[in-house]
Amino acid sequence: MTAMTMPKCKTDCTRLVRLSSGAMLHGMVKIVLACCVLATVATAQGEDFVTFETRQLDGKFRSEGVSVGDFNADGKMDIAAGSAWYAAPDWTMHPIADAVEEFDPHAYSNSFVNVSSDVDGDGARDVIVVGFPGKETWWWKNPGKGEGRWRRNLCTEVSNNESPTFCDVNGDGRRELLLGTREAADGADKPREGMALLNPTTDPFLPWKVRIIAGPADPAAEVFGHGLGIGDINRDGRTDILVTSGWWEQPAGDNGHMAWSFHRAPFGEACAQMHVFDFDGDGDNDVVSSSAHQVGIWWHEQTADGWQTHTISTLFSQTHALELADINGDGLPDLVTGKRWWAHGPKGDVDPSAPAVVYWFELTRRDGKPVWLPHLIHDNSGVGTQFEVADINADGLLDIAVSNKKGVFYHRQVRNTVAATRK
Ligand SMILES: [Ca+2]
Ligand SMILES: [Ca+2]
Ligand SMILES: [Ca+2]
Ligand SMILES: [Ca+2]
Repeated sequence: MTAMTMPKCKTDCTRLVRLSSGAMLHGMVKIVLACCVLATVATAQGEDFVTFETRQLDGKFRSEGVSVGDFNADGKMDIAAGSAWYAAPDWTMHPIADAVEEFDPHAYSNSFVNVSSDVDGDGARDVIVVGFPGKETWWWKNPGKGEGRWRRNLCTEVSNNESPTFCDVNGDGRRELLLGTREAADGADKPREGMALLNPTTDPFLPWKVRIIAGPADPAAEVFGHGLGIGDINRDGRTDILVTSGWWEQPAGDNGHMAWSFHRAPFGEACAQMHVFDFDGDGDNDVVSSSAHQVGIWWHEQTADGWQTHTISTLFSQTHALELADINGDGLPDLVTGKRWWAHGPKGDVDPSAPAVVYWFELTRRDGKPVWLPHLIHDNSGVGTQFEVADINADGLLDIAVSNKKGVFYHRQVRNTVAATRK
């Protein structure tokens, strides 16, 4: 894969990000876009550069989570959002629920996180749906090739925190569901809330086994807790769990009953998905987070004396979903995020009706420090509460699927060259 050329405009874009303000936001988006396109043409000279072509699969509010998987087993990756899936390559909508659900953009959906996984191991890709915070998580059993009746099965009655994830935390090769939970499903916060890992039992149609991660009660385990992620903070080879107030250290030889030590750390404001990487390349792992309902994207630098927070961008608000992926294939993971348009309706949060942008922030390093260069992907879609970066069309380039109050979208990465642009 050809390394992405560094257009001259990126310096200007970075400067513009620093100067941006809420009042200037709409104009700023246009200026940054124009700047990047023009400068790339002027300086790239034969190198390819990253662009995206956006296709709206649905204009209705179906879900704020999305998943990518080959649901009809035809060898092509499809996209699922809440109670529907869309078949590649024409993206025809197919129901998962008996009736495909549509939600009012002034309110909320019942689908905050979606995951594609063959839960029952029958070879057909199923869909896990984390519902509204505090409510159920379930999985839809794929009837075979996506057609016919999908069967709904309960994973757990309680799904706290707004950024649950499904990943192999304990390294046994199986993915766990990471979320906040509590003793009883009565919709209220309880003293014994805690972070939990959930796995299916030997019977995948029964509710999943809940393992509470030992440690002090933490606000992130509350119904509407903000900020959750995984990564190996101390580089001991074991994946740890992060929230905004610190991290739980996975112990060696965990048999499912051992206590995880909690380490206090200032990982910033209420955020979304949190990610771990050695962003400055100095040998220790750092953390990145974004602002669910305010403004900001930050990296938290691990130092010998503790943690130091640095602002990456204040270009737009409500960055309620954040992914880490090497968009340009240069070996360094980039950030992908966007605006969760109308997160709390048209009058909530900061700049609720500003353009629903999606950006990737290209990670580079200068003088031993990370620098993120913003690139606009689209300005009328944004993110929900979770989205997926994957090579959807199997061309070796990472694409992006999102679902939110603007609809369901597929941003396909394409590489252009200067010669092609000038035709
Ligand atoms: Ca299955
Ligand atoms: Ca660790
Ligand atoms: Ca570091
Ligand atoms: Ca990269």
